[in-house]
Formats: sequence, C-alpha cells, structure tokens
Amino acid sequence: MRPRRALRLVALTAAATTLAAFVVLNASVHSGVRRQRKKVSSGVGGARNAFSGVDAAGYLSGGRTRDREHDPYAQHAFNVRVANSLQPDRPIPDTRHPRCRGLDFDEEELNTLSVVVTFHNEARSTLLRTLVSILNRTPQDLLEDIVLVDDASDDPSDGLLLAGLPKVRLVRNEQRQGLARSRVRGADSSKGEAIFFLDSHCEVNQGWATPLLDTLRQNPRSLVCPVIDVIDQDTFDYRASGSVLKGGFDWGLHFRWVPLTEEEAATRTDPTSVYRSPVVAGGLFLIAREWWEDLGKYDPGLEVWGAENLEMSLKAWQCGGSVEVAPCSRVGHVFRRRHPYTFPDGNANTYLRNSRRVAEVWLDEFSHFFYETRPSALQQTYGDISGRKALRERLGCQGFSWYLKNIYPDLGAPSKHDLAYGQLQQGNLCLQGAEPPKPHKKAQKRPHQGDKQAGHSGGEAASATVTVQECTSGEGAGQRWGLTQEGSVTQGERCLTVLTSGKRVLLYPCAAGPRQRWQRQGRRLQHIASGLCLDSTNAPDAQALPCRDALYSQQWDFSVELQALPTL
Ligand code: UD2
Ligand code: MN
Repeated sequence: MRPRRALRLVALTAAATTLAAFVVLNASVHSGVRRQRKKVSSGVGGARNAFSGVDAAGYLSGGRTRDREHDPYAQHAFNVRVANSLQPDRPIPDTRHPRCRGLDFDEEELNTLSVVVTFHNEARSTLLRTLVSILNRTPQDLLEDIVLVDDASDDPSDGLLLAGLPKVRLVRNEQRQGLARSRVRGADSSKGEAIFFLDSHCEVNQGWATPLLDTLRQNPRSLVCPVIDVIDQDTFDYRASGSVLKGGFDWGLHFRWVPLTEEEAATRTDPTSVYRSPVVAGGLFLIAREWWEDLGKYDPGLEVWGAENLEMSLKAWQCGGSVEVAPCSRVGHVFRRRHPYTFPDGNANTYLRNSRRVAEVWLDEFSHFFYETRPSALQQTYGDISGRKALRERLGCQGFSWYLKNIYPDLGAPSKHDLAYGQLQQGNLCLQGAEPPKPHKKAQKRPHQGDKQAGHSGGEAASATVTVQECTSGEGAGQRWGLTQEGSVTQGERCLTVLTSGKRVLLYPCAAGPRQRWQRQGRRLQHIASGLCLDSTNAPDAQALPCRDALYSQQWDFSVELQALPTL
C-alpha cells in the first residue's frame, strides 16, 4: 500500500541533521532502521520518545520576551509563563478508556497520515509541544508529513526554526489568510492519504492516530474526530474531558457541545465504539484526501476564524458522508476565553459574514431561523457564494430539512409544532417576557388571587411579567415566541396567559388551559376565553383589551411564518 516508505526515511534522516541547534534527537528512532512490526498496538502509539530530551531553550528564548515581562495572558490569552515552563515532551495522563488500550489495528490497512497545523502568532512553547507530541506519539510508518502553515505571524522565525524538525514542512503566508484558507494551503502541500487538522496549541495523546485512521478505513467518507481533552489555560494541567458529548450548534450557528440523545446513549454500550456527531468542533478532525477534494475543501470565502466547522460538517452530512467521534483517540487543546489575535475586519463582522455564507448555502428555507436569532446578519455583506452553490448542485446534496430530520433532530426546529416563530413585533416594539424568578429563591408573592386557575401546580410556578419593549438584536430568549397549532403563544416552557381577574398579560408555565389559548384574527391576537386582544396601548405594560379593527396597538407580526416551511 505504501511503497514510498524507504524513500521517506532517507528524507527524514536528512531533515533531522539540520536540527542540531535546538533539538536533541533520540538516534535509535531516526537511524534509518525500519520498524519490523506489522501490528500496531494502540497502547504503544509507534515511535515514542523520538526526542529523549529537547533543548528548546534557544528556540524559546528567541520568542517574544514581552510574554514573560508583562501580563502572562496578554499575548496568547493563556498563561504563557506556565506554558513556557513545561518541557516540549512532557508526559500527559493517558485519558482513554482502559478498554481502548487493548485494541489492535493493522497498520498495513491504514492510510498514511498528514498533519496540518496552521498558526498565527502562536506561543513558541505551545507550538513546539504540539509538534513534538505528534512526532513522539504517532507511528512513524504512518506519519507522512507535518505541514506547518505560518499564517503571516509577526516573527517569521517562529516557524522557520521549526522547519528542520523531522517530517515538518513549513509554508508561510505573507498575507494573513485566516485559518480556512491556511488549512487548504497546508493540505495542498501535504502528501498523506488522509489529512488531520490540528490547532497550534494541542498535545496528541497515546495511541491517538490509529483509532481515527481505522474509523476512516471503515468509512472513507467520514470526518473523524478525537475526543478533545482540556489543557487548562491557567495551569496547563491536562485533564480528560468528562461526559460523552457530540458537536452541535444553535440557530445562531454558534457551536456547542451537546449530550447524546437518550436513544443514542441507550444504544451505545461499548465505551470504545465510535458515535455520530452533527458537526465537528472545528480544529481537530481526520478526512481522507479524496473526500476532502470531492467536498471542495473549505469555502475559500471564509475569513480569519469561525463557521468553517459548520460548512465542512453540513457539507459532509448533506452530500453523502458523515461526522463521527472515535473515543479511543484523545487530543488535548488549550481552550481560552478570548481570541488572542486581531481580526482585520473586526471579530463580530467576520464571524457573522462567515456564518451567513454557511446559512445561505446550506440552510435552505431554515436560514430564517438564523436571521431571526442573529438579525444583524441581514446587514452583513457576505461576498459571492455562487461557486459554493454550484458545488452543492454538482454533488447532488440533500436539503437541510433532511439533515434536521435524520442527523440533528435534537436541534429542535420550531417548525414541528409552531405556526409562527420569532419576535412578536409591532414596528420596532417587541413583546418581551421577563426572566422567571430563580427556583432557589423564595416563591414570589403572586399578583392575583385567581392565579391557581391558570391551571398549573407547584409553588415554584415561574410566573413573569410581559412588557412591550424596543426590539433587541434578538439574541436573548425574552423576545423569542412561538405560536403553536393548539393556539398557545410560548416562550420556552411558559405560555402567554390572561387571568380572569385582570387584563394583564403574564407568562406562566404552559398547562393547556383556556387562559393560555389565543387565535389569530388577521394581525390581531385574540385571547379566546376573554375575547380580548393583545394590546400595547399602555406600553410598557402588555395588556388584553377589547378588540378593535385596525387599531395599530393590536397589530402584531411574528418575524418567521412557518406554514410555508416543510414539516419534519
Ligand atoms: C475552534 C476550533 C478551531 C476553529 C474555530 C472556528 C477546536 C479545538 N478549535 O476555535 O480549530 O475551528 O473553532 O473557526 O475545535 N489561526 C490562523 N489564522 C488566523 C486565525 C487563527 O492560522 O487568522 C490558527 C490559530 O493559530 C489556531 C487555529 O487557527 O491554531 C484555530 O484558532 P483558535 O485556536 O483561535 O480557535 P479556537 O480553538 O478558539
Ligand atoms: Mn484553538
């Protein structure tokens, strides 16, 4: 399968000789003696200790010394002082499930691997540790190359000095390209049959590569993710990530970790078995070169950071592939609270632009929900997407409704029960539900005697006031409403309620009683039991008042009408 192996070793040995300045190599690994083993135990992970000790001092001392003089978080948004104090080849706990260590993989059957690491102004210590962990914990026969893409970092020698490491090839963007185009460039100059993308502040763990490659062998159209462990941004402790989670997102297209559905969890009895995920977290996944190319790589219109993970994942699922997590593969990543680098066009604009491109190409009519959640996206320019649309056409991909129904039903598209959804608007005024009182607080005094008649039980009944306020950008839940087929106006678990004792409109936990039933009369919302209409005359109070034709204060519009959408 891989006749190039002998040649690779020659190249490797040559490259290694250029390193002497700052890396002491363990000669036994790089002496050109080919490993004889055919079977790779995942517990050994190939050539461990490629570096018996790394004299990183020269490289590290050349970095930006400001790091050590001022706030250790200023440059990288993690504690670089601690990062710099740790060895490039430090040991980390083996966080796999114990049963993973017993698995055997037939190396001859697996693809060769390229690792693509892009970076922009990464700390030298974390960058070096990322590369050393790959070199030390990847079977050398499988590792074809590591392509390091320097995305226009201020100091070119951050990358240059690493170009002498075994198997490492450096590519530098003189102009900042952002992570998506940088990864494309890195993948283009790599040679392996499969490509693994990796952030520049990671540590791969024991036996990380073979479970990924083996999953790919079984399903060549899969995007295969490791479990991402946590490297603490303050202490750099390496911790196992806890529960079994998959990658998801909300209607704002923000990534989030989500638990498996009950059904998924119930069918998963073996902790070593691969499970499906709606999306990749982003930075860390394996893909077959052929499938990467078929899928059109990343959208070249994506800038700096954000949404490329959704683009890749929706495309993979909708166009005949999948996204899976191989839990026996573990890779640590430094999660941080803010971006440490600049965005030439501003962080918010860039992220919104990228997200809008994804919504426009992949979400079909469901893009309404995205715009509803992030209304400012409507003002955001997003460039030409005709190439991406043509790609989707060419690949004959499924619609987003198929994806929702089959891959990510737990996203909870509101169309299942709702007739309308979003902000309930009257010009630039919106109906606003207050937060319910916190459950641990003493139950608040109820406003009216007749409250119990609203039909709900429990002293914690989370009643809340409803007012009319200026419409916000829509990110908060307080202005998000749904109109159900049964005539409830819902906000999460609570419903718009009118009590017999007053004209005030309130939010109570939904209980399907008559005081929570509404019907539409043109643009009016009529409360069925009282015959009154939702009215803003006494704003900010929201009230139910006698219905009158053409009264502006009784005209309401939901921002998304759902009847036109396909039902799931
Ligand atoms: C997560 C992903 C990241 C990416 C991002 C969404 C994980 C662990 N991380 O954010 O890979 O999918 O979501 O876009 O899943 N970089 C460049 N050029 C730039 C900006 C960044 O090369 O202009 C590099 C950066 O140095 C890093 C990588 O891209 O190696 C990802 O950036 P990040 O670490 O800031 O992203 P992160 O982990 O917050
Ligand atoms: Mn990162």
